[in-house]
Amino acid sequence: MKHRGRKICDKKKSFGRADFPEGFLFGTASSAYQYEGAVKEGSRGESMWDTFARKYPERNCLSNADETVDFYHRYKEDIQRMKDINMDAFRFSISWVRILPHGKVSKGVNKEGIKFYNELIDELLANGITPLATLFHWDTPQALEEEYGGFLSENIVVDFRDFASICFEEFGDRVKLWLTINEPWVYSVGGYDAGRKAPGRASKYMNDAATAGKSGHEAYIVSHNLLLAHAEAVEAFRSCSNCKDGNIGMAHCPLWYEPFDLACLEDNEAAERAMEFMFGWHMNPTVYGDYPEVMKKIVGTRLPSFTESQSRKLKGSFDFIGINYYSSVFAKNVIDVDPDKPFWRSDQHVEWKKQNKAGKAIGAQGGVEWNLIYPQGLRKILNYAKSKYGNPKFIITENGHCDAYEKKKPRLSELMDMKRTDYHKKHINSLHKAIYDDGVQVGGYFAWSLLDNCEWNCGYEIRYGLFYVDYENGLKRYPKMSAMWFKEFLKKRDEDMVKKSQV
Ligand code: PSG
Repeated sequence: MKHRGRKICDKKKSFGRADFPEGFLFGTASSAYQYEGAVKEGSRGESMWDTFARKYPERNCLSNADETVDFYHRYKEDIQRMKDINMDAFRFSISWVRILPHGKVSKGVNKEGIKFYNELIDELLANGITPLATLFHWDTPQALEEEYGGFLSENIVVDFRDFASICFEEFGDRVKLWLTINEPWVYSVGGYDAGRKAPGRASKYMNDAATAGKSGHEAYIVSHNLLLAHAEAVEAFRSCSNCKDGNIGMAHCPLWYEPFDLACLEDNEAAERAMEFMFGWHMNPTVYGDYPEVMKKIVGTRLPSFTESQSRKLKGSFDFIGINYYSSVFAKNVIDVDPDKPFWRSDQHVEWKKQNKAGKAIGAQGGVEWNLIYPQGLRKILNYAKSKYGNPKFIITENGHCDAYEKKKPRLSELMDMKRTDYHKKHINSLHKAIYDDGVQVGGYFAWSLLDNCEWNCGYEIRYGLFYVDYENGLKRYPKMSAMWFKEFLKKRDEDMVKKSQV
């Protein structure tokens, strides 16, 4: 990667894409379930999220993604929006049940699904937009949930590999950037420990609405199988003749942890432990072939172990690391936890604090409870991972801001999204420092998200888009101020030069 070595100085008037390395990709991110809609079209099968949203509306903000923002039918016009704001790239996910409606190859491959993604990819490329495809953004085939419990069973590894292989063979000639799994932490802790996300499993002491599950146990099993599935997919990728010049990775979503009391050894250790449980859990196996020592020690027999050949497959199973960054928090050491009621966070002996011991907030409150705005955290995570995992290449695969929910907030105030604009600006600044001051290798930055969309169990109450979607009036899209900011920021330097010479 060529660094042109520019630094931002106060006197400089405009900060823009030319301040980033040659070939650096700026894009927006999305996922199939959150964007596509058209769940009954194109011979698509049913995913676990469809089932969860229908079965438990009260656990899902009374909403579902049956239509959502209708990207399935409107992708062409949305690609024009990306182009209009000068984006280079687009991250989307491939719905497993559009390709394999019953989850497995033996039950049939769906040509219509392949056709849809072929057309999407071709349209992106025809408009000069680089595609980045995620294989798994949480939408497990419902048939596999029913057959063997989805990711609770190691059976899924073979079915996932088959699904991945089809995608590589069909799309690998044109898609050169791939993610296997999006945020294994959210999938397993959200779905199997807190039980707020599909399939909504947890112990009663964690979530009263959950009807089945075992917190402190199942999330470790699910993550184990996600890791095995990842390793198999990467092996398939590396043997796919279409994919030789492509790159693959997994997307992690670490929070950055600062010690609650900087002067106290226990809180420093708590912050380090929290990083291992949140990031190292899924990262360490892909670099060193095993879970972090501290997790093995604390979780003990509840943490599955890798065989030698699994460990060998996992080691080095990425070309780049995807980082989805949103938030940071203070970590406070917790001495006593209830051994009879284990869960992921109590295993760490860590409590999350918005303020440190001196009462200072880590950052401004974002639009949702867990989101505290701390742009420096992005730079710190990159430096942490650079030194801990051997200076790998990174792509920021998500970073974004949502507005606090207000019923019937007028559209105009949503469009004047100063906070979102400021959020992206500051995180891009922090990223710039990581690249140029600290020498971290980063190849791209993807804003979450192009459009407002279905925010999982929070439905449509939470908006992350650079474009506003009017859910009450035919899903019409409107650019927010943040979209306009990106448009200006991403203007090509050459065009600037041409303009200048015309003056
Ligand atoms: C990401 C990070 C955290 C929680 C949830 C997410 N965190 O740091 O505590 S979910 C992630 C996801 C995407 C969502 C988006 C916004 O990949 O599908 O819509 O972020 O929540």
